[in-house]
Amino acid sequence: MAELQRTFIAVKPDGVQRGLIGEVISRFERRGLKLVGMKLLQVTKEMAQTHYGEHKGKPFYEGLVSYITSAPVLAIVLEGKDAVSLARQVIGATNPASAAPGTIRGDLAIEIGRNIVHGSDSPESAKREIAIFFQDSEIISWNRTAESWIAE
Ligand code: IDP
Ligand code: MG
Repeated sequence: MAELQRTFIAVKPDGVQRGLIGEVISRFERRGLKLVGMKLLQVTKEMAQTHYGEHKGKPFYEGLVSYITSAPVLAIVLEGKDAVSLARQVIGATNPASAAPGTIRGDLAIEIGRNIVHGSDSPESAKREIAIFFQDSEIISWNRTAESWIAE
């Protein structure tokens, strides 16, 4: 039985700079995931270090922190049945060079260091990441009238 989940998505600075915000949101929206939180923000170094804590010490870590803090990011919370893995599927493989066509990274990017979008990798990561970017009051529970046309 599919579990109702929330997942954290970010349109990274390259996606914002390239004017791909609408394109990215539209792909999740059309898939059937429900938008429950969204804001444009400048990520601080502290937020970036917390968010990417699991990668500390890796060769790309410093570059990753400076990339994610280099321009605004669009932070998004999506909700739906199995939202975490569904969103990862819409996003595609980490390295756009091997991401499947039809995915965001496979259609819109070519390099791992400029892969446009972030998506949580587990429900636990989602909870942790949502808490870095959003107050509880910024997440909106709302009743989507089209729901029964999207999920049984
Ligand atoms: P994910 O974003 O698909 O979950 P992770 O392995 O969690 O991938 O890596 C986080 C982010 O770090 C990637 O999306 C990418 O922006 C960056 N990254 C990962 N590996 C590399 C690398 O080898 N070179 C440059 N950047 C990398
Ligand atoms: Mg990850």
